[in-house]
Amino acid sequence: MSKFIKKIKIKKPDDWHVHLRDDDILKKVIKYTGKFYKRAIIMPNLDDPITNCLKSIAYRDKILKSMHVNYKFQPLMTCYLTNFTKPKELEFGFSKKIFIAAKYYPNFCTTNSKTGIKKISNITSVLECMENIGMPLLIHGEEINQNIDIYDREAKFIETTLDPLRKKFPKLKIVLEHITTKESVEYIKKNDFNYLAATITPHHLMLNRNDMFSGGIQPYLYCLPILKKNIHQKALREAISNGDKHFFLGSDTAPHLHKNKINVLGCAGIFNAPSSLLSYVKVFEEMNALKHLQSFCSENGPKFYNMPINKETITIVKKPYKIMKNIKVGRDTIVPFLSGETLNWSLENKY
Ligand code: OTD
Ligand code: ZN
Ligand code: ZN
Repeated sequence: MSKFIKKIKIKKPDDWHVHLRDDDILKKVIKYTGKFYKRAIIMPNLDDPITNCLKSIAYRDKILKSMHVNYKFQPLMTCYLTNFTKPKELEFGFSKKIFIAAKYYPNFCTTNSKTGIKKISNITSVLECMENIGMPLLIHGEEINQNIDIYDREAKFIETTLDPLRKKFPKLKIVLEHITTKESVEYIKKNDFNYLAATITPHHLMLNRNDMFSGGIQPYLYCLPILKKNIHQKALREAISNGDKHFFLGSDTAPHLHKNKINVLGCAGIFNAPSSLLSYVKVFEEMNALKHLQSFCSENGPKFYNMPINKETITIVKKPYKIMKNIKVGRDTIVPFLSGETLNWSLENKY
């Protein structure tokens, strides 16, 4: 049926998980998120992480000033939790909408997480406060331990950290970010979607770990959590295909300069902002589930965050769309996900 669909009109989507970085990179990447999305949750893991209200206000201003196209884009800011975060700072920031949510990075789980949380019990008073005020906790869900296989870290996290956390704080609103496994899909579905939801990235929907090693090692497909086996990819694709309210769009676009990707210690992260929305469309089409595209892209996220669904709409048409090879940043470049490839769907011209 869906192969005959040539045009789709949906409420303008939001991206509930975005890394925009700072300075030169921010200036180059921001317009891609603004083009496709009305609002975005901005991740706080800068080199100097966003750990308090003042830093958040300054970063938000910088983001808005970097946007040179009039997209009416709204950045939704988050606070990077550390072992020293004060509940009062969060409470104040949340009441003034300086922060929409707070982000929990386990120590050394991803880029700029060396000041992340060592033990979740270090932030008990913060979590109590967040539960009381209804502030969402966004989690990078991996148990970081050299003795745990990198492919098992997400499932282990559910068992050892997330499930006990849910039991201790049943009314804490939690988003398990960028889920990658069938264990996560199953766990999320069992819980009330007002209190536990998950974002899913386009790359974890489109790829599995074979792709990372196909024809040689593919540094541009290295991200965290790492791509998993095809059975997990399949579970994610099925999870989004029936309009389940627990799941919504979070691209996890994470730009890095070429010199830092192609390095003896290459950085983790996939810059997918130029293609993320159209990649999701491709997956929904393949799953014969285009009728659920709008709930995933534009409804489930705002419902979870208690925000209005966007009034504006966008129209996506069946027309080839070529992803650029790279974006210049000073003397370096950033190479996007699907660099140089052509997708079947584009935004209608007027955008
Ligand atoms: N994963 N890279 C980054 C973040 C994400 O865990 C994530 O949210 C990054 O570079 O900030 C990545 O691979
Ligand atoms: Zn993460
Ligand atoms: Zn991320």
